[in-house]
Amino acid sequence: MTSILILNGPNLNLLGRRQPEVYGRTTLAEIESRCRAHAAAIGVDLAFAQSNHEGALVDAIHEAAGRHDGIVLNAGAYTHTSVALMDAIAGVDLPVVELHLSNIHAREAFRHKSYIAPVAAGQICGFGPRGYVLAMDALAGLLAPGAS
Ligand code: CA2
Repeated sequence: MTSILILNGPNLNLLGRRQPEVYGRTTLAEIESRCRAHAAAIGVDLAFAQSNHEGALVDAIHEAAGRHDGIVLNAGAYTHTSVALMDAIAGVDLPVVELHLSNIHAREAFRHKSYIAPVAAGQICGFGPRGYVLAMDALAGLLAPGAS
């Protein structure tokens, strides 16, 4: 069965508890349970993780090779700063869908730059928690036999 890792970066553990005007009231645990329900519905295995530490995210990307078939990555603020995450993605042969809750292109200029985008299969942003399910579908579609 196709296996997907959803990997979340720094501060996303605070979702639903702080800054609801920016990121909404849905917690990361609620997002995980929506993703698990969707994984069951579309017939994929799902691993879901979060770390506040750049090196731990690099390790998780390396370890995904051989365990999972692709990654949905919300790298949080590391999106805009991390050459290490970009190099980690480039160093594994796995498709990555870049995901953001907010529309990073409609926010501050420093959020318009993504180090993930050049090494990602594609980017989904601006759809809130529903973006996670959209990203799962995008990745599952890429991984489906005969996908083009
Ligand atoms: O929109 C997204 O998903 C982001 O990846 C979220 C990051 C931000 O730095 C990116 O530019 C866009 C921030 C995640 C922080 O989440 C918080 C949630 C509640 C309270 C404080 C931070």
